[in-house]
Amino acid sequence: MTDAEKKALEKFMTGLKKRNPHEEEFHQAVEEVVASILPWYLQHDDYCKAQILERVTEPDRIISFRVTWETDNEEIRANRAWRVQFNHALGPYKGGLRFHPSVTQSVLKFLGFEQIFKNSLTGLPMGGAKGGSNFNPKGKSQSEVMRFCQSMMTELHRHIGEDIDVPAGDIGVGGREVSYLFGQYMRLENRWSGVLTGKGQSFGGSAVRTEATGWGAVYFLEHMLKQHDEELEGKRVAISGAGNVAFYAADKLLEEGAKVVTLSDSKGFIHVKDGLSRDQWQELYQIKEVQRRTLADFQSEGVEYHEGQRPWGVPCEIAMPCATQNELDDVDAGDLVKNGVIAVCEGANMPTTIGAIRIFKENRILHAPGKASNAGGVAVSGLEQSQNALRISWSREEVDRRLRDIMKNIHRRCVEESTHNGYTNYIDGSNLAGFKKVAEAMLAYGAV
Ligand code: NDP
Ligand code: 2IT
Repeated sequence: MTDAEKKALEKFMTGLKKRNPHEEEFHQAVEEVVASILPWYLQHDDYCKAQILERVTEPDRIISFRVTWETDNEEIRANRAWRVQFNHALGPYKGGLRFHPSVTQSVLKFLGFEQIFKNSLTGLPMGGAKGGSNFNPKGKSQSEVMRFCQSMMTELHRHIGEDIDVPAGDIGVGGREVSYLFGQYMRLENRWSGVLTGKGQSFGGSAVRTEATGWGAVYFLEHMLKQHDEELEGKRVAISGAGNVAFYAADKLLEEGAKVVTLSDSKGFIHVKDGLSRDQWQELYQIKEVQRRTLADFQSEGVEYHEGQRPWGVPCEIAMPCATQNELDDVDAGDLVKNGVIAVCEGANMPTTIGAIRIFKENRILHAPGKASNAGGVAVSGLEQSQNALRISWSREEVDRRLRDIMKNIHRRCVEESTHNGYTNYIDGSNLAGFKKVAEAMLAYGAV
């Protein structure tokens, strides 16, 4: 960046922070994108005059509401919920719903903002959105979760629709929650439509949607390694998280002959020096995804449990953060580099801090940002929308083939946009490739 570009970035960020006080996660996500695209943007007078950057960082609207529900003990609870409809230049709003006590408007704005460019990268017609609630599903009974979902949809239903806004899952929202939300939507609207994705396959869900984010991230990783004359087989991979994305990343890594040496949850991490076996994967999946317990409950030969710690101090060639935002900081990045990491492939959204990104870049580590490498999930959601619209369902093989193609194309676009001296900067590449399409559409629409 030249001095003039640095100044322009600082000026823009000062204004954005003033307009959006106390929204650190949102500031962070915007700064990362603007830092990548600014040199290109400033050379385009038409975009500057049309104030594309100012407009794309302002959500179209945010719906904020209360969700009241009753516990099994007949106590009343009230949670906060939001839907951030960020930008629909490329298609109906699209993005997940998150249920977690850490959810705030800032978190959903950062996620909705990232989603605009991720969805653009998939090549499918989808705008960017995100929603959720500070509801904590942990320790709640099945009926409590159902009542919460029904109450949430009672407000949300008037703001969404298959051609308006199509939510899906994210942290704390999986098949069970999507089903409850979908059931309530149908009850209120008295019609079937593909208004949510991630549905069960017997009622309009797509094959491979459950696996798509984790599998897609591994497909991206394979392209990234191949592009830089490396291969996945035999590599040790440290994964964080033990949820949907982490499990299906691990699943595909096992299939491809890599060694999965860690998984983590909010309580600690497990270290499997010789790599997880398929049987251990199955057992862990039961504990975490079916019984909703903790990794501490998993005991097996050759497995160490580290309470209250993150997995980044473990020797590995590849790191895949698949839990949550800012879960890998500059100290973790330093440890990974010291231990010989060659690639970081994000399954989660914005899991690395700005400081960690800098360290990876300085050390020429291959680093795929979530908006590129975890786009497989929303891509298969997009394919679910297409299948619902056509009233057909494609086979597993067909959806997997399309997913592979989409991940390959996203990788190719990143390489085309930002490769210098044999090193691809995937952060700049994905931001440029994602942003350019949205900007072109917004310019074409005029002052709207
Ligand atoms: P899940 O709820 O299935 O799993 C999340 C996992 O991360 C759990 O193991 C959870 O621990 C852990 N975790 C969550 N929050 C924290 C935290 N604050 N500190 C430590 N650990 C935490 O979510 P997903 O797997 O669906 O999502 C994981 C990430 O991937 C998120 O960043 C999400 O936005 C992103 N993503 C998800 C997509 C999808 O299709 N599901 C698509 C693209 C991105 P515990 O088990 O203890 O709760
Ligand atoms: O962050 C994400 O891309 C998701 N949680 C998936 C969104 C979707 O609409 O499938």
